[in-house]
Amino acid sequence: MLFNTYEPWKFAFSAESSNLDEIDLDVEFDKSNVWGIIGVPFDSTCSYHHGSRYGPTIIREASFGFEQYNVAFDKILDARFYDFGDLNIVHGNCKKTSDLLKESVNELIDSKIKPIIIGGEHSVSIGPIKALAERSDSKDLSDITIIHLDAHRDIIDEYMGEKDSHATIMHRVYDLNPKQLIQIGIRSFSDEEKLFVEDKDNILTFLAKDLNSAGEENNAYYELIETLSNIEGKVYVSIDMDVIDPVYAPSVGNPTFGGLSPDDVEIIFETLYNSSIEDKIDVLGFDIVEVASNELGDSTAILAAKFVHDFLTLFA
Ligand SMILES: [Mn+2]
Repeated sequence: MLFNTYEPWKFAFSAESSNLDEIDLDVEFDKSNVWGIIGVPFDSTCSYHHGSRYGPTIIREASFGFEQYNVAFDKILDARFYDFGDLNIVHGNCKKTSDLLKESVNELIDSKIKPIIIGGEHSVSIGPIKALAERSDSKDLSDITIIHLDAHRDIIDEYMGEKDSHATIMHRVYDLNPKQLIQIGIRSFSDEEKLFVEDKDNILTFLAKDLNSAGEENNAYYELIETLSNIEGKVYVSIDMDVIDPVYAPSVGNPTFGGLSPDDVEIIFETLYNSSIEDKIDVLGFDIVEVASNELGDSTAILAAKFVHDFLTLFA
């Protein structure tokens, strides 16, 4: 393990031990979903509001404001999960950092632990996604659906001449041939990105403006729930916190107005949960990225901690 803390500050309600050598999952308990949190304090390709390197610290801090009982789902977060602290990242080097993360995620999966990644900027998502791709029979993502919540498509091939960046992450994911890429809450993208997705049958888009429109004639929200309900097989979920409107979540790398509300994300989680308890889908991994703040009590960090809490309540 490549972590920079021996005794990491852990997410609230996580297990006391986070030493992989001491965790014997076969003996300790018999569960299909055991989750492990890795923080990735990396923000070197950030183009606007810096500070997502503090995301893991500030989100963990915010997690201590919650109760174990989750009112939204009438469920208690009583499952065992682990927090392994922060990855020892390489500042200024996106490629090396994501390779190190991939290595650590592989160690978790070897121990039958599923990854929850707390960023850091969005480029960190490629680490766990590549690990999952390389472990599949096809060596790519052809049997994995990527659910991507974001204000931005992040699907340009190069940003300022760089292939590896927070702005190109979904192009790098697309290079790995996903079964389906479902982009939700989108409200900002370039001509190049518009053209790129136009002829791709396996990229589905749910624009924020359609999801937010009221009126009976607008059924984008219904279509989203139906699309998510129809997913089968392996799933990975990536949340850029800027998917949420800056009214709720202003402390992100690239704030963009016209976003989703916190309730929308909980409805998306619940829809996926309903499929998971029917064994229709298997959620393999989750990341939450782009919280850029170092202030105690930051509302974006509190909301991100809430989403991690929600995710663990439902999927652990
Ligand atoms: Mn974004």
